[in-house]
Amino acid sequence: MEIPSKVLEIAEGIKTMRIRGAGKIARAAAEALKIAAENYKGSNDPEEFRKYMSRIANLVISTRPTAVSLPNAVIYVMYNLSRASGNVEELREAVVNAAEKFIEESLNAIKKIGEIGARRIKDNAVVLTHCHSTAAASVIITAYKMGKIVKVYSTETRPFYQGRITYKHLSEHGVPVIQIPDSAVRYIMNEVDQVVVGADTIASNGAVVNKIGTSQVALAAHEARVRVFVAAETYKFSPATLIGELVPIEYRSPTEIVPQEWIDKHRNVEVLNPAFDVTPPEYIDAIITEQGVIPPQSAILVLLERFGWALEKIKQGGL
Ligand code: RUB
Repeated sequence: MEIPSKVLEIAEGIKTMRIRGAGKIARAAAEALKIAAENYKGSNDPEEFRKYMSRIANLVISTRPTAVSLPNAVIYVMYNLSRASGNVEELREAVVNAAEKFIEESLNAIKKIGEIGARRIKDNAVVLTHCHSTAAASVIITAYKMGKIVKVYSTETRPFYQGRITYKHLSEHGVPVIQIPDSAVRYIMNEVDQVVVGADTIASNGAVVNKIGTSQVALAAHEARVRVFVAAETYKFSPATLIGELVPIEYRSPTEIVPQEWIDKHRNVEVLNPAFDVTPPEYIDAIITEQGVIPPQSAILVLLERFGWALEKIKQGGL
């Protein structure tokens, strides 16, 4: 059975970063599964439908490696499919319902994180953020509307310049934003009261994987005794890290850093483009989730509560 073109479009969009940011990727993945189920045109054999959905699930998961929100979204929908029984129509409905529920809960989580996180922002705060995170922006915008934020420093976030998305997003809500180059973070840190960033993946020990440069921001904040908050939905926590799996770090094309002509001219120079880094829990003051604020060391509790059901399957070799 052919894969619907709309599903291929979403997969390509995630790969090329037209769709980017861990939460958006997760919702797009759920949407892709929903579209695939709705457009299934195979036989009435439920087994064929399940196989088809597994193919789609694998395709979607393979698009980007680091943000665990992507496999978590897919696992959520596929788990619901695995528990459903009946004919193709009933299975299709199980997929559509699960995908819609994931998307709805994800959007609600971002709103809730904004409300919970804003309470942690000081009055007259100068905030620094890195990359573009919808969850971090939700905290910042909510706090700004409560009259708590004076200004926000937003890093450019080279090489992909997600800082420009942050600038646009925050400005649209009236937040005064100042763009700074990534290299100015340590210099500017003595003016900053709080750092708020997002997360792609949170490991069971509370380490946070986020856009490359986040660990440097956290290091500079630590040195200046500035508190670091990570805004993240609970589907950014990685169940596989409970059994010692490492989080794969994506390396993207060097052409995001220098043009191909430059690479051709400088054949003896290697250009590396790691897209994410790991901030150890010691450099993070708190993680703001939709269920409340936790110290990074409590990540394991969130994981056991939210993904306890998945553990047995992971131990047996995957979901
Ligand atoms: C985006 C990034 C964001 C997190 C959280 O990286 O690192 O900080 O994904 O974002 P990329 P959100 O641009 O490479 O996808 O809070 O929107 O999920």
